[in-house]
Amino acid sequence: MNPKVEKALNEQIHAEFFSFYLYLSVSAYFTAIHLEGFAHWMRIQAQEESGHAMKLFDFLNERGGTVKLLPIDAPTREWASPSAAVETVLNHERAISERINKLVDLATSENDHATTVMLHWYVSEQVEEEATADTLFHQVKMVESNPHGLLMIDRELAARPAPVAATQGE
Ligand code: OFO
Repeated sequence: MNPKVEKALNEQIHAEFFSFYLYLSVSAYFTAIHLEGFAHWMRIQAQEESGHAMKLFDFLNERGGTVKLLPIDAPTREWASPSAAVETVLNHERAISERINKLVDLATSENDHATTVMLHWYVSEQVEEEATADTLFHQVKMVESNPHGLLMIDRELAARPAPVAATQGE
């Protein structure tokens, strides 16, 4: 496998596992402030992130690349408000989208068509993840001074179903 692409895919596996850690940390924060619906939603998202990492892990193996797992830093643990926690997630998703776009550029310039095609799934996924985080952030901002509104969002988020299978990353 092309060594530059292999290295970049390993770095993306690392970024997706960091996403897993970050969402788990946000989930723990929401549990601590008794917003269980938010905590549930973030925990399901963490599962999706682990699915995103594993999809790349499997692809690297399939293409004869070598998976090299890297150390994961501790994520932020505390936020000043629910909207601050959701804003962290939104900014993180924006940064992940930038990473994915750079990965596509690299795979394309290295003529690695299989990787380019595989990454298209991540490009679409990021559109969805950014839009979801953006909507949630703005809704939470709108109701932050109104506990009733926050509890209504919490109830809605509690209904998020679990992903069908962690490795599918859907
Ligand atoms: Fe893996 O999509 Fe969010 O970070």
